[in-house]
Amino acid sequence: MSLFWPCRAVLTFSLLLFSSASLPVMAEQLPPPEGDVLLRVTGDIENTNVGDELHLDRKMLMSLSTRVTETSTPWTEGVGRFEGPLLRALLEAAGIRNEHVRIQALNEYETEVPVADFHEYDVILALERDGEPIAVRDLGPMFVLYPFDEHPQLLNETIRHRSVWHVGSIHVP
Ligand SMILES: Nc1nc2c(c(=O)[nH]1)N[C@H]1C(S)=C(S)[C@@H](COP(=O)(O)O)O[C@H]1N2
Ligand SMILES: [Mo]
Repeated sequence: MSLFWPCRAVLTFSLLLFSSASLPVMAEQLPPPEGDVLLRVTGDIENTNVGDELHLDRKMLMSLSTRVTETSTPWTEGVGRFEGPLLRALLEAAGIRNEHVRIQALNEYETEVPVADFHEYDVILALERDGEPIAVRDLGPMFVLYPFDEHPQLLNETIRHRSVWHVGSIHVP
């Protein structure tokens, strides 16, 4: 009789574990965008909201985990206060498995970037400079920004290639 309760407790506990483990895992489902689509994430992604793609407007992008990076860049005047979602947060929202992504500009420039960069550094998709949207003629509507002033070693040719301006989509191979 003294063994009965502990055994029952163990049985109940394992049943609980079993039933919660067998619940379907609900992906963080993002609703379709209401505003203009700024970014399309395509390819091998788990979380979609328009067909098999993830489309995001400005509000959705800025509601992800964002960061302010104060830095100079080889392409902009002075030190800017840039803000936008962390690339790692964005790719996590899309649900990716791949270790590389192709970042594509509106002007057909595109390049492959290792996802490891986004864990090693706080790389953002800069949407604002000094609180204002970035115009297409100034690298906008979004550009990939590495924190150059915090990590001067990032000022090299490889990272400059990965600093895509006029970003329109990210493809996950
Ligand atoms: N949209 C867009 N982004 C781009 C490029 C481009 O041609 N279009 N060139 C890339 C490359 S190869 C480099 S080296 C830098 C350009 O820097 P630079 O013109 O100051 O050398 O931006 C990168 N981002
Ligand atoms: Mo380049």
